[in-house]
Amino acid sequence: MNKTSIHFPAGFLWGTATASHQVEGGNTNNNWYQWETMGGKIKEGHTSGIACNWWGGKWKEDLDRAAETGQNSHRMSVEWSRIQPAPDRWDEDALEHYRQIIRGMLDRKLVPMVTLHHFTDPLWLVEMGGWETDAVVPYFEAFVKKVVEALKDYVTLWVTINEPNVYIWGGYMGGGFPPGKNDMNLGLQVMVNMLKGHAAAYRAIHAIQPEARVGFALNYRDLQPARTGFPPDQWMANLQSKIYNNSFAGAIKTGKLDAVLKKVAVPEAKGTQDYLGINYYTCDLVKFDLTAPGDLFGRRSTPPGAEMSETGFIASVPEGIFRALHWARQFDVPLFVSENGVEDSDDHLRPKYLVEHLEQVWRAANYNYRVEGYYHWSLVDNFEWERGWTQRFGLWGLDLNTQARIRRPSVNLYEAICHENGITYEMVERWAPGALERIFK
Ligand code: IFM
Repeated sequence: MNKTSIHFPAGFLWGTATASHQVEGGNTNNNWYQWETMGGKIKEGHTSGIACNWWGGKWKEDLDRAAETGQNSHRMSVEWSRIQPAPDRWDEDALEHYRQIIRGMLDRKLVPMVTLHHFTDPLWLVEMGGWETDAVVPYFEAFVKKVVEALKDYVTLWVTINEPNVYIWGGYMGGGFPPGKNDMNLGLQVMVNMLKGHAAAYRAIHAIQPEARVGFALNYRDLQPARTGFPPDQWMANLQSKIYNNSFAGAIKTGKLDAVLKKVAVPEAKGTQDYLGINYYTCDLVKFDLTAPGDLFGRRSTPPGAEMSETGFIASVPEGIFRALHWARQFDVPLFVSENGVEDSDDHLRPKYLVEHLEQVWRAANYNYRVEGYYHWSLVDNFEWERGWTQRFGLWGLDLNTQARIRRPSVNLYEAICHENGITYEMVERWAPGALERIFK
């Protein structure tokens, strides 16, 4: 076996990603709190509760952990419902709180990447129709301006909207997110409004901060035909990928939303990205099936033989992240892996998943795909939306009763990778021997 090592480009950003509602705790003024407390919506009746208690100050020790283990960046989000608790009111204390967290990152030499919308909406916005009407656009723009004015001395790397496709699939196509509707047409209208909101945010940020780098984070699902050489499976995989992966990103490239069932001109969105964030987790096989009209005649299943995560949520298919980055080249902008990770409470799979996916990111970098950083999801176990606390994505585990953090073995591996800016044979041999064959054959 080849006892060598692989290295990433100089200046590569190594971090972890979190989101406000998932780690802060005590967010009671947004749609997710309402959803959690409605009953029957979250696995095992879980609620976000105090989450990882970042709002109570635990962010300090978690960011210490990130910095002490060699990370040089962190992706976090700000909570709209805290900063703007009512349409006519800003909470300056909340903004000051975020300023402290972000100054805390800079003190720890962590480059901040800040997400402005990560699934949660203030309740007052929901009462006005949320993202279903374009009345949201000026509200989102005003919120973005307020945040950027407050944080512009510290942050230049902005994510406008996290995973618009997941927000829409989750909330409007039966995916277990609020508002729990099943209305594809309305979902596509939400997509149009999110494109408009993103475009307005992009311009507002650049007007305040010309040097800013602004993009959005896409959830890329690797959709492959179930039977190679059988064209109907390939067509269905392409169709699903076109709607799920391409629609939002394509509209930002061309100014035209083409979601097959809906084609709308959104000219203001054209060219509004300085980079693209790719959140990649898993792969599905797609099989042509006339009995699956709800799935656009493409039934999805997990690839046989792929290692599955603890609750079956993620199939480990490392080539999928390479295919995602390959696909993303068409946008001709720098790329970040803005999320990647696996739910694994006893850490039996994470080390292998981590190195095998990173090897594919390295492969993409070697083809000169413009990948500038990698953010592992997540720093510490946090509230996993409709799956509650049943899935554990953290490098550190969380004991919800005591708020204690439990260092998983993967931390040692990720620490070594961040320090080395690469992966060595010895690291894999020590922490993920199951991946040796594949990486250093
Ligand atoms: O926890 C989520 C995150 O909020 C968005 N991307 C996927 C993660 C894992 O499910």
